[in-house]
Amino acid sequence: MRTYTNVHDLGDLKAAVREALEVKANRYSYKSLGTDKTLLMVFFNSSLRTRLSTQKAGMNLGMNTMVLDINQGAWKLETERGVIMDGDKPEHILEAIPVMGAYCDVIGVRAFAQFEDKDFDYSETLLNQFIQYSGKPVFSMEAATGHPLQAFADLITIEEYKTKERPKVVLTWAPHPRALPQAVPNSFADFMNEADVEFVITHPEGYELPEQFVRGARVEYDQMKAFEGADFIYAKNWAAFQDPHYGKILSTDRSWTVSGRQMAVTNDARFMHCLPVRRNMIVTDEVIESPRSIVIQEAANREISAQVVIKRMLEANL
Ligand code: AN0
Ligand code: CP
Repeated sequence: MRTYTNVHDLGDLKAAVREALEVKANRYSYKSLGTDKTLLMVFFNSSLRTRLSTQKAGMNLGMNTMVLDINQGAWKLETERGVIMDGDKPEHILEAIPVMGAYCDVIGVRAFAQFEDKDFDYSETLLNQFIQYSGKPVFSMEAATGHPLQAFADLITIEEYKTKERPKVVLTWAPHPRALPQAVPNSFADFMNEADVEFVITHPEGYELPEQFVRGARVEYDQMKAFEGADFIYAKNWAAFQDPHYGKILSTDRSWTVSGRQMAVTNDARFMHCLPVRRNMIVTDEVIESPRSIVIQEAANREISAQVVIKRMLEANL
């Protein structure tokens, strides 16, 4: 594997999940793969889980790991070519990326959507520059349009907790005080559309996600109707995607906050969220603390999804 930016990079998804469960049972069995190999993780945005789980995954594989927070101590980077650099950015990303590539064997990049220019975000400008100019295998640690390490961990978690062959999985929008990217719901939809599940998306009108990720999935605007008989509830906020409201908050309707009222019509559903989560905005204390909540187990699987991806990158370079 040379790049990891979406579900298709994993190839056969069932085989990837099998590999993940095998890695989970034997996570220290691959130490020799990463000997004298260096993992560099580059963050343009904050992180708790991705930072720790991906570093842990690299260490499980015997790698050395380095973390660079671009906004804390590195030079501010210009990203546009042709700019006269007389402003506050002393370095261009076109030098910075190959330099970073020179010091490592595998690179993870976190660079959220900036919500300034939809084309810049949806053409994954920053992530693609890393792929093009680093000379090294590159994986997304949440880029502008996707968070495939999260969605892979989500799928592993659903596989572990499902009690029927084809569970009903509902992705629900929930309110949030700040505009958040579509990366997490996009990737979740991308994965669920490829998995053996009955997939339903529910959100207020105006929050339609891009067609390339929704594909044929059922979209139900009535949240209660969507929740009926669900086996998994996956909550997430996102800002509007459709023009002319790209990156805008269209609703703060707290009746969409996941509470016991909605969970009551499910098939005793498991509750999932990628975290970090704002309690009593996205989900009530009761639901997230209930025994049906698997948010911690879901976060723990981030170590596994990252380890499978980095392992495959190391294997490809043997
Ligand atoms: C980010 C998002 O919604 O994309 C990261 C989630 C993993 N969340 C926040 O910024 C709160
Ligand atoms: N779920 C997730 O990616 O969390 P962080 O933003 O803390 O890395």
